[in-house]
Amino acid sequence: MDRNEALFQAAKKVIPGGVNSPVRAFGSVGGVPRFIHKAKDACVWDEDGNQYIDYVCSWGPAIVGHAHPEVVDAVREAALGGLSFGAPTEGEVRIAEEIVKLMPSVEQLRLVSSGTEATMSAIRLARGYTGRDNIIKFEGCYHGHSDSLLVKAGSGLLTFGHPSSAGVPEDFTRHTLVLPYNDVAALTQTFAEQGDSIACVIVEPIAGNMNMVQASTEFVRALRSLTEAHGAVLIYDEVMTGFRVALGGAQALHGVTPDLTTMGKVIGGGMPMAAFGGRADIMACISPLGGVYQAGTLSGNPLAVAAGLKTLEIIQRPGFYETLTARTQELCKGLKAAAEELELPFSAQGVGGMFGFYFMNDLPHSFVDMQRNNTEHFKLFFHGMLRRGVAFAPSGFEASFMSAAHTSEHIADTLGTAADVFTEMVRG
Ligand code: HOZ
Repeated sequence: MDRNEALFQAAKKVIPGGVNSPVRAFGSVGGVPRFIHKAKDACVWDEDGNQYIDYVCSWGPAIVGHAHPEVVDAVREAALGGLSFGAPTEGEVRIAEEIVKLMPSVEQLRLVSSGTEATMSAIRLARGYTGRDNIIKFEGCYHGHSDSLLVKAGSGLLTFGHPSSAGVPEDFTRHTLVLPYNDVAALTQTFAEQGDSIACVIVEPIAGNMNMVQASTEFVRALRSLTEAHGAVLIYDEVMTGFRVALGGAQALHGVTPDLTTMGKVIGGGMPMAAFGGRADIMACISPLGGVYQAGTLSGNPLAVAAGLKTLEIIQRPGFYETLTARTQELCKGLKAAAEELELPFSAQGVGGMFGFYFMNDLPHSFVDMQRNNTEHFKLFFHGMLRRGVAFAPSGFEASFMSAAHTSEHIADTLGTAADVFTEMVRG
C-alpha cells in the first residue's frame, strides 16, 4: 500500500470520510485522494513523491502561486510578533484600506475567517438593515454552509447529488427563495409578487460552484434594477471571483455596483481569512454601531492579514492580470482544439485566472444546463490527467484556477497530456 492509500485508511478512522471538506474525498470520481505533502509555485507534491501541475490552487487562494517567497516572508515576520491578539492591529486597517481602494462599492468592511462566515453575516446584515426576512438565491450557487443557504446549493452538495443538506429544519429555509440562474423572467416575476418582503438577493456573479457559469449582462442588470426598485440589498458573493477574475472582481467587469460584497480566498493569500463589506450606511448596522451582531476571536488574524496584504500587493504589479488571463486563455483554447480534433464533445471558458471546462458541446448558462455535462467523461479525464501529473478539482461541478506561477511550459505540458488523455478516452 502506498502512503496516500495508507493515510486515507488512517484518516477514515478518525475523520468522517477521511477529509475535512467533502469534495476532497474523491467521492464522485472514485479512487484515493492525494495527500499533499508540499506545494511550490504551480505544483503540488503528494505523500508518495508524485508531482502535479496544480489547477486547484487551494480552490482559488493561490493566485500568486504556492509558497510565494514574499508571502511566506510576510507571514514568518508576522508570526515572530505573535500569532493572535484578539485586539485591533494596524495590519487590519491597512488591508481594509487596500480592499476599499480596489473595490469601490466597498466603503467599509469587516474581516472574518471563512467565506461561510462572510455570507452568513452579510445575509444577517441585509435582514437587519431592511427589517425583512426573505432572501433570494440561485440554483447551483453555493454560498458556504450556513443553514439558510444550503438549499439547492452547488459545490459538494451538487457533486454528491444532495442539493440541500440534512439537519437543516424546514423552518430555517422557509425564507429562502431559490430561482434559476440567469433567468430574468423568474426574477422579475418573484419581485412583482413578493418584492416588498425580500431582504436581499445573493448571487455568485460568475458562478464557480456548479463548475464555472457566467451571468449574462441582462441578468446582472436586472439584479441591480429590481433590488434597487424594491429596496432589497444586492449581495455579490465574490469569495471566489474577487481579485481573481479581475483586480476589482466580477463587479468591475460587469459595471454593476452591489450594495454588499463577500470576499475570501485571494484576500487571505492562503490563510483563513474572508470579509464582507459595502455601503457605509448598511455596514453601520453592525455591532457595536448597530443592532446586527457579528464577532470572531480570530477575525483579522495577524498572520492571515500579513499574507493577504502581501498578496494584494503582488497582484497589483504591472502586467499581473494580463499574464494570468493570457495563460488561462491559452489553456482553454488548447483544450478545446485538442478535443475538437477528436470530435469529443467539449467546451471551455475562462475569465482572468478562473476557468471551466465541460464535456458537452456548448457553454452552460444555468444549473439545468450543467446537468448535461458528461460526468463519465469527466471521471476518465480527471484520472487520466492525475495519473500523468496534472491535478484538477475532483468534481465536474467545480471551477478551475490558474496562478501567476503557471508558465507557458506548464500549459504546453498540460495540453500535451490532455491530448493523450482525450485520445485514450476516444479510442479506449
Ligand atoms: N467549497 C470548496 C469548493 N467550492 C471546497 C473547499 C475544499 O474542499 O477545500
